[in-house]
Amino acid sequence: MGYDKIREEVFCHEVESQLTGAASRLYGSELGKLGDAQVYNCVLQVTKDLMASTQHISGDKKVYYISAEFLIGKLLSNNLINLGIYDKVREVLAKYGKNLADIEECENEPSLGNGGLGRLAACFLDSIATLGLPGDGIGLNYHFGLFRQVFEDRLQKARPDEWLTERSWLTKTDTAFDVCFGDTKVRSVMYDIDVVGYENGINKLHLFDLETVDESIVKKGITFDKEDVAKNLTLFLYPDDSDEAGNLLRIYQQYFMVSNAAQLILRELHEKQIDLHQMHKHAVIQINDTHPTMVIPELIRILTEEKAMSMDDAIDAVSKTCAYTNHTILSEALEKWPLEYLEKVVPQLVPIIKELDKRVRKKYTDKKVWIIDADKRVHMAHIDIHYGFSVNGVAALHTDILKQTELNRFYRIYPEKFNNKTNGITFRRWLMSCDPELASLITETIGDGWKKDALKLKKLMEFAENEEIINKIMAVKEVKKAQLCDFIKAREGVELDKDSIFDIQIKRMHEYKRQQMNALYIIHKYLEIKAGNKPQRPLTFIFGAKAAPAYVIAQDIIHLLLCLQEIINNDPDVKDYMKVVMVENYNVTYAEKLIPACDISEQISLASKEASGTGNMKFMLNGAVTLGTMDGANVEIHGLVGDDNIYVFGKDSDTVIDLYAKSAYVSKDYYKKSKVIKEAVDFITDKKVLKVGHKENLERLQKELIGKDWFMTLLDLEEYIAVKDKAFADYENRTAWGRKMLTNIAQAGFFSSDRTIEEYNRDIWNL
Ligand code: 26Q
Repeated sequence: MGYDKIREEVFCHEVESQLTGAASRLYGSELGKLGDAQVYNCVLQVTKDLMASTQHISGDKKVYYISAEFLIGKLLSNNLINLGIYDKVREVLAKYGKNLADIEECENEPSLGNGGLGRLAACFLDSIATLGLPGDGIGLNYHFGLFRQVFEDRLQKARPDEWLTERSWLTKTDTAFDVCFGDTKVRSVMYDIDVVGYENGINKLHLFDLETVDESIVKKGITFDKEDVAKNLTLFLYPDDSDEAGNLLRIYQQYFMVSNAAQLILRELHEKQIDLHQMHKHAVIQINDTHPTMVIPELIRILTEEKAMSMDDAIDAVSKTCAYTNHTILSEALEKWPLEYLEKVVPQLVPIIKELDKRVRKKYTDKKVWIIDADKRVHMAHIDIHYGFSVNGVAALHTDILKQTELNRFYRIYPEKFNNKTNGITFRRWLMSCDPELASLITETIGDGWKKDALKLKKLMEFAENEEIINKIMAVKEVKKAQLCDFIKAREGVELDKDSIFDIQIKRMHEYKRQQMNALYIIHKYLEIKAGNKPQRPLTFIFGAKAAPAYVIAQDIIHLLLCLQEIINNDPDVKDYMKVVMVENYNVTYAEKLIPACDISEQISLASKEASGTGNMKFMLNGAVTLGTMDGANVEIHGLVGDDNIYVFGKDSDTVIDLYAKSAYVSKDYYKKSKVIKEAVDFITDKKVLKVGHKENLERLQKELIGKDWFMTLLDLEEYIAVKDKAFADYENRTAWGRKMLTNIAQAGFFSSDRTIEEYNRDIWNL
């Protein structure tokens, strides 16, 4: 489409003159005399200019991916790779005494997402452009992102994450819209980030901002006046939703996002002179979880009120245009807004939502599928399912659970709407960019066809008995582990043993993900070492996780991990055998350093609770072996690599769903029955821990585990310990372990987001 090899070659010749030109234009100086941050700005400018002159992807039909989160990470190295000029830029910079890796460090990471859902949206934009499909992202430009995590007194503190700088990938456009709320009217500004496909053209990420946003209203930490909408709307991502003001602000944000999206989409359709009755032939809107759901009533409102369409026709047109992706079965994350909140924030949508509900009630007597429930709460997912044409889950098991359990009532009404799209990740960022050493080795071994057709990684299986290749794969891992040791020493001040086994759990802090189970293993191991049972090889446990500021138990788990870090790393009997480190402010950039260095990937959610996971795929692709439950995409990983190349444990999803249904899990029974469990749980409030930690947090966590344990940690703990010990023992058979690594890499091709997007396009978008 937009990609032109000859143009790339011409540009490669020009890279040097472009960069020196930028240095003189921006700083009136020579490239070699500039500091790294200035050189970064020069490379940024040259890259942006090149993208601006790259062909835009166009076509008769376009997908709009609306998402409250786009966790895009740093963009420089990815854009250079996708433009095909990474090596050239590195060479030129080297000639001027500059190291591209140092230059990359100067970029701030935009923290425009919480975790999986936001990162998925970013991977999808990369793949949509790479496949040459017309598709733009639409989201919000949060000035302080999620929050920056700092540890003080072994507790998480939240600070504004200032990522916006004078020069960045954002380009201000002259697009601006009015957005009307019940009590006020604001004006938006649209910023664009170019999304360049791998050896392909350009799509856009449109991020809407508030014209009147005011950063100065942020006070201590991340507190601010939640009621001053005209100033605060785009300051933070999902501010605290523990109180009414926070929830209202969330609705203001969501409507701001979808009102802008609807105006932009209708404007583009108008420019193409499309009859809006036929909009579904030219536009498809993918609704990323329920956060953008209000785009459905908003479009219907505009079509009926401003475009003179009948209600029947408007509902028909919009329903054929919108498709919904579900990312969770956790009931607390399924949005249900009190009608009264909507009446305050978006009164113009309320009659539409009532009309949509009325039509559902007319057709179906089952109250559980109605949009507005008896408590006058609006079930956002129900709007998507009734008034969209596609509902998809994000991994095979997750979609099955939606069909059979959570959304079964809807599945029985609309079986044809339900489909699975197992998540994927972009191999440009999660292999080529974060582990160039491994990418080169793969290319040396099987050629570079895998870069455009990820399934070609399977060719590596032909080398499963080749010790030379296996040793090379293990040698790359050593290199990445040594690099990570240097990085963690510099960032966290913790010295790690590069020859130890690296066991890593990085993801949002949540009870269902069970970081607390990993912590109990660590306590168990610590007690074992104290008793004289030393591991064959030192063990390193690494965590990275942010907890929602209002999620008390999640904060307590962070506190426990930081206390364990302090105790274990300073205990002379233990520190040479194990180390623990919880890294501060885990984000995409940190993930890119951690994942290539991992030996064992912790994917230990309570079966049925993790919709998919995507970190699990990144680790596998980088040669880590999964230790996990049969949950989310772990099930598909297991199917691909086979029993010998993954460590699975724990009760399966059917058993867990049954335990919930019968309220049959009693954590105290497990605590009383097992000596190992009791010792580990008791240690949480041992005097050693209380000496470095806070009694209140530690006692609360312990009480929760014994008295409630809603996510059934103790249920799987003994099996977890046994299987984890087995994995550590197996690690000693180095060649056999190297073969497991190779198999994981070889089978990871299925998890390319290029495959996922091809499926979205084939089954849902039809671009
Ligand atoms: C909802 C209501 C009120 C406040 C916040 C929210 C909220 C915010 C963020 C609900 C959900 C999210 C994010 C969810 C998420 O990241 N889900 C993950 O999506 C990944 C991509 O599909 C999956 O791989 C993960 O399994 C899933 O947890």
